[in-house]
Amino acid sequence: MRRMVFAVFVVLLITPLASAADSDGDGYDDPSENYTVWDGADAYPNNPDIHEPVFSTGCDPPVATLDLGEPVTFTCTIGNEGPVALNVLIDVEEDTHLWDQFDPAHYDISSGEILELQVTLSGLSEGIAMAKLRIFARANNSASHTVDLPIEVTGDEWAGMNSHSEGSNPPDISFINHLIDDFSKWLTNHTPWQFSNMQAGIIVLVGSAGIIGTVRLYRARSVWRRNMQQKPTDDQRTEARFDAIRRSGTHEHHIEQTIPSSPEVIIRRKK
Ligand SMILES: [Ca+2]
Ligand SMILES: [Ca+2]
Repeated sequence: MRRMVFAVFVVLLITPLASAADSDGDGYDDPSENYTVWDGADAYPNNPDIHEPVFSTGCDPPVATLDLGEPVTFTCTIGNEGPVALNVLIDVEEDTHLWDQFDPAHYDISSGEILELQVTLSGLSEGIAMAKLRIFARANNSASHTVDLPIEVTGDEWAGMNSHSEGSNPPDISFINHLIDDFSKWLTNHTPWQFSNMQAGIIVLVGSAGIIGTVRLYRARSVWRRNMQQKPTDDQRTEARFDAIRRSGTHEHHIEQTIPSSPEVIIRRKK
């Protein structure tokens, strides 16, 4: 009998150490250095009603219209509404009509902190597009939170495309003349014929045009292939959401109101 009591006493002594990790008793262990929210820990260790991380988000502008090749930069805010610091992976889910220039990366967001990110996308082909800013707060899990980035891409070529390349200060191309000069000398020395600068220049031009043409053809093909993969039903769904978001116009950084209020920490003593 005495042994039994002793055994129970020992078990009770050890039990709090083994299970102390779950403070609110919701089945999700408290985060620690070795077991973070990213690994699956409780994002609200003192609230039994919630364990998933919650974010408040917003992107500006709420909607964008782009010409082909035109870029837009969204300023997005991501707030950590929980009491625990989080490490999150943030990326952008592309759309067939867009070119995504955002590099996925991990970010640390402490409790109450608001992270600000710049997300740049360019119009690739005509259509209604919906890119998504995705926040992954758990390893090997789907996104904890997504922000829609609705973009309409027109069929027009972006005027800024030409004004960019023909800027007020044309690039210095005198080095090309030197190159052609050297090239014509090299041709004359290494072939049985006499080459003038003009002839050498034509050879260089024809060669470069061939390379540029190949690149253009490849890019056009890859755009075409991507367009072919998209389903018309997806397009209709995206258009409906795009319209809904444009009409509502409430796409500012919005604070999450649905977090259940945290009760006092329950301290259980086993006697
Ligand atoms: Ca818990
Ligand atoms: Ca909890």
